[in-house]
Amino acid sequence: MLEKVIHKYGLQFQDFDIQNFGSGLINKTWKLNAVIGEKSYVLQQINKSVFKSPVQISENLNKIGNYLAKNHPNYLFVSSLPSKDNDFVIKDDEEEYYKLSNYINGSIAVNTVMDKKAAYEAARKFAEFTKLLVNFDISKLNYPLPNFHNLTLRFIELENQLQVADKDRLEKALTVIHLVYKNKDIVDTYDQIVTKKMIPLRVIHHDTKINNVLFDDQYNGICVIDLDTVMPGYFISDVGDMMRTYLSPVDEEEQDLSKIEIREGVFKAIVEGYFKEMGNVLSSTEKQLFVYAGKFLIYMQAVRFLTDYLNNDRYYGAKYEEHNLTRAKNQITLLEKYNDLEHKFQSIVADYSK
Ligand code: ADP
Ligand code: GN1
Ligand code: MG
Repeated sequence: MLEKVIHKYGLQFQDFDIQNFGSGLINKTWKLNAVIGEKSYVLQQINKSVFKSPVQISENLNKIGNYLAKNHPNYLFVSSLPSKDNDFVIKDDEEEYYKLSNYINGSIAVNTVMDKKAAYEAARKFAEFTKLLVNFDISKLNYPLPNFHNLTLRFIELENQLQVADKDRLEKALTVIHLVYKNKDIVDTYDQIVTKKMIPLRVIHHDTKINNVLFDDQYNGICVIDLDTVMPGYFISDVGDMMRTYLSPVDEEEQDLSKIEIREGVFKAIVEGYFKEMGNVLSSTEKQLFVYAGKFLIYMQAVRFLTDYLNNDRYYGAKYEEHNLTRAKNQITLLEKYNDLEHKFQSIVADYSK
């Protein structure tokens, strides 16, 4: 199957050793290791039940890529490569969609934040991306995933699911459901932010996990990758996902909830790294909402995992019976631990905002 796809890019199947790559929950990724020559590639099959119109992704990336090439020619932007027919997203005989990019030689990707430097560098690289696009006209961009981080809607989806979910799953989820309702003020704040237009829309990455930044061997950030969800949004999405995925030494898959921890040093590194690039761009309201960003995104991910558990794991899939319930418990635990430090974090951000 991949042979035909590779051929559409004018490449020869036998020139590569093909390897499964990445740990994403949505798309499939392969590395095409060069057997002959030095040029390796990354090939991705786009999950079309999630991305209803994959071509919208490449339209966005081409516009952004052209803008960056013109205005910031030294910036390393990992763009999609054109096929022989000059398509940036191609379709195989089974109507599956693919895109290809250059493999960045010598780069390292990590799945967990081991030290502050990685957190600082990742935050800086995501902030740099938004900063360089501050004058880019966002009305030109598609929304490949409409309402992706619309927390109001995510909460409504949960409420709808509560009406129709299987009794057994509902019962098992009762404690988490209770904690989600206990923290519902997070949704109310989001409603206010949107209805009162408190903060601007910017070009936002929307998936700032640590393995979406490539590092050199000294852990300096090289570039950001996994750009499918780049679209207009609020900075709380990017900063929030950093808090969600960098602060704790264990990730959303951890079943032993006692291992979930918030590392204050990593929090400072995120603030420092993000402010390094965006400190002069963020409005004072955005700075005041910096700590809220973590609550917003951690809460939304708990709601999404819980909703999926109640919907029989249709979106994320499950490797074991209560997988998405465990993930939801993990995220709500992370949220409660984050909430405990809210005031302290607020004063840290205030110090950086001076
Ligand atoms: P997903 O997270 O959806 O699986 P990514 O685009 O993040 O897909 O790619 C998966 C992994 O592949 C990344 O975490 C990184 O390790 C590696 N990777 C992706 N693109 C590149 C690239 N251009 N150069 C080097 N490594 C890459
Ligand atoms: C999905 O594909 P991946 O793993 O990068 C999801 C994110 C979630 C994440 C949770 C399109 O990202 O929003 O935060 O899982 N992406 C989509 O691990 O739904
Ligand atoms: Mg990724």
